[in-house]
Amino acid sequence: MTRVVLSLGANLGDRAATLRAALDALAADGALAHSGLYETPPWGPVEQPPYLNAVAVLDGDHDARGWLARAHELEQDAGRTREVRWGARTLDVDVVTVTAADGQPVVSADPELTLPHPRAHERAFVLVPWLAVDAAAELPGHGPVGALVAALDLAEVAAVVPWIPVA
Ligand code: PH2
Ligand code: MG
Ligand code: MG
Repeated sequence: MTRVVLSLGANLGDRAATLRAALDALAADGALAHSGLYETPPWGPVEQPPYLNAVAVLDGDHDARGWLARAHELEQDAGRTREVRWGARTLDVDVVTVTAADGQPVVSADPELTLPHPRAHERAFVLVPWLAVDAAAELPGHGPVGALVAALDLAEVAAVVPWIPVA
């Protein structure tokens, strides 16, 4: 049994429907807690539409590679095609951390699956939803997620806005 923290993002198509379908599918993988959806400005060098982001925390039988494979499966199910790095996508599912049964974080320098995620500590769109699911969350190597959020630029945190569907 491992615990995984996944970051989900979508900025093409029906973003909310895509994220909800992925979260529903993940519920079959293990005990699930997930954040609500947040609308977030696109981060990075590529000009693109705003994202909806969410974070899910699951206990399940996969190892780190298994969670990555599961993440890719969800992306395929959402019709994702390979595109520009950091560019727009129907669904992106990133493995943020994996914790082994003994409570130790999985650490990996493999470029295909670097753990913990090397940029999670500076991304409000990961940290804010994660803190909403788990107020006691810790990012191995960086400390409490609450402290990481507090250290971010206030404008970046304020730009991660709970998403309210328009009827
Ligand atoms: N994902 C990216 C690039 N930029 N920006 C936001 N706000 N949310 C994302 O999930 C995101 C991004 C590539 O993975
Ligand atoms: Mg990503
Ligand atoms: Mg990704």
